[in-house]
Amino acid sequence: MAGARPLKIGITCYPSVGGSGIMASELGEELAARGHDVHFISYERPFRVPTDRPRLKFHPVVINDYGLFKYPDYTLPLSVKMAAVAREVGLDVLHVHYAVPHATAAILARDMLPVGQRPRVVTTLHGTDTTLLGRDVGYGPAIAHALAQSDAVTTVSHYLLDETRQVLGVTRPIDVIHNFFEPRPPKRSRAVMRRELGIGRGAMLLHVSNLRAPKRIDLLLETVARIRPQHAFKLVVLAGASWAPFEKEVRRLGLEERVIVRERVTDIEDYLQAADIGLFTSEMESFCVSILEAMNFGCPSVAPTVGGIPEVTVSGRTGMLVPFGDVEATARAVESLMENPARRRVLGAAAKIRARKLFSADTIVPRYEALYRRVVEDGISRDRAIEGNPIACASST
Ligand code: GMT
Repeated sequence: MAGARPLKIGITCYPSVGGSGIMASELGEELAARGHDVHFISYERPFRVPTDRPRLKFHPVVINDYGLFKYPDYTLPLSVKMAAVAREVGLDVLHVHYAVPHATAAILARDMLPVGQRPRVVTTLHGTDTTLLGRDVGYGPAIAHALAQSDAVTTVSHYLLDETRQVLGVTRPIDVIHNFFEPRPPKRSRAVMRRELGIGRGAMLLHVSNLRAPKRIDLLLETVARIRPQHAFKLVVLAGASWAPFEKEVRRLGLEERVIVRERVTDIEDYLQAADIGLFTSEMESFCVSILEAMNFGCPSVAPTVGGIPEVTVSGRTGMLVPFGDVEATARAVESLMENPARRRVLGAAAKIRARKLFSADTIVPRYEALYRRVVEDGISRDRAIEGNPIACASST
């Protein structure tokens, strides 16, 4: 931080298993380690946020399930909590991950506070907040408004930047700041993990996801079913949600001996270091943190050419990209890597170099810090202008 004063940063995200919540948690941890005070504001403590770190605090939002409401409201209590934390600790920045409803709540919180106490609002778009909800007539205009009113907006890929411009008609400046991953040392060895999973001499394919609809688990299983039986392999699924809805399909395809599922795993590095090939069949990914996680352990992935995935991994150099939905091509790509361990190692080594060079905490976190300092500086000059010119106050945020 070299001389610059530490910042007080509020972070709001979905605390459950999901890429945006994981990224927000990792960012908070990294910022605290760099000397900033970080305040998480959400309905639950994000599951990856450690409880024992100085400068990392969690502020729960309490929801009042008022009898009149058919649908309990989260946005208003969240905005009130954001404003209260901002007032109490003097937040410089409120960084919200996933626009709905966090960006709207942050704008409201900022507007509730007097000039001089207002945190600067940074909104990071992660994916379906643009690609799905942005297209929903019940959400789109509110998202566009919250983006226009934010002090800064970021997207996790160039793909998502283009989508945001196109879907929401947003013309304001947007910074692309890619996701990052900083692996922790595994607790168990590769050999122990492979023995425990019963991998033997075969290949370990790894799929990590929250199993939501865009992940297309149907295509994942169909791909595995098309891998020819002479190949010895297992597919290990690290599931961020219940696997029960997919068991029937596993049985229908006769994959009971091939598929191993672990739900709600926290020691993800243990599995990443044991894997040979990542396998993904999503119909949409603005980034795909799971591919990056595997790259960090020298594990190349086979994945579809959709969304921001080609920004993360380069086909033929750090992994293999195939047309979306082409289960035959996907299965053949997996087979080609299973049959050629030397090529797998070359791709994996290049994947690790790319991950460390472009998507490490040391590359990405300073970009957020610079953005925070920029909006804080801009905001101070704006507040001074408003204080010196009360008429401007009426039309200013
Ligand atoms: O946008 C979503 O669907 C949810 C979000 C999440 O919380 O898992 O996923 C998105 O954000 C991740 C982190 O930035 C990205 O790695 C995922 O690609 C992205 N998902 C989609 O775009 C479908």
